[in-house]
Amino acid sequence: MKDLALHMWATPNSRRVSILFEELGLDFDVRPVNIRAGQQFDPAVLALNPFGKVPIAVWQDGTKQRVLSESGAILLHFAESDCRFLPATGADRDKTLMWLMIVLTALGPHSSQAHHWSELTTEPSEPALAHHRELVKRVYRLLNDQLKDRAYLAADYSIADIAAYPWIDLSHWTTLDIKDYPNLDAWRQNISARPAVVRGMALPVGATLD
Ligand SMILES: N[C@@H](CCC(=O)N[C@@H](CS)C(=O)NCC(=O)O)C(=O)O
Repeated sequence: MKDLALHMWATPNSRRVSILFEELGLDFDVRPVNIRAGQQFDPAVLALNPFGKVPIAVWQDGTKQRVLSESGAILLHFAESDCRFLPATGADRDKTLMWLMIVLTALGPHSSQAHHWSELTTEPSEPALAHHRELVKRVYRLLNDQLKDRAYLAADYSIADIAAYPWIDLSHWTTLDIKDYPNLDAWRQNISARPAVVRGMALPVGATLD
């Protein structure tokens, strides 16, 4: 058993963290939590995160066990611990945090809602889908404009890019065509070629969202 474990499934919020762990070269165990099978409500998972959501990171800090949920909190903790993928001070840090917050609070939730109304719901509603698709469009336009003459969302490759990538990789969930956002699509292709991203996106091995 390793000192660091990631409770996760094949979901975009989980894969933000598996990508970061791979980028940092951390040695970690993957603990699959199949959310389609309701395993997020197993008592052992609820004991770690009463919200019943993944990802959850569990690690050993000396003699103490530490537990953290919420993908954004986990990304911040581990990026800061290693002083990587988040500038320590200054305007570059401010901008990285700003883009991270946009991704955490708008890109992820709006994409998730669009996915609900495009695929998951048993009570389809065209107005609800249209509403959430418009919210995603607004974020996609913003990201596409930001990436007009730069390779990454903030100063350098950072936890803002890492947090955004798994959701952009699943752009079809929103029913939007990523090709309509050429700078965002080019960024997606660039990030997708990173070996750590390939490894992080393949976890948990064999897991699917079907
Ligand atoms: N704000 C949370 C959201 C986590 C979240 O919604 N996780 C989903 C998978 S992407 C989940 O666990 N869903 C199961 C459920 O809500 O029951 C984060 O960023 O970690």
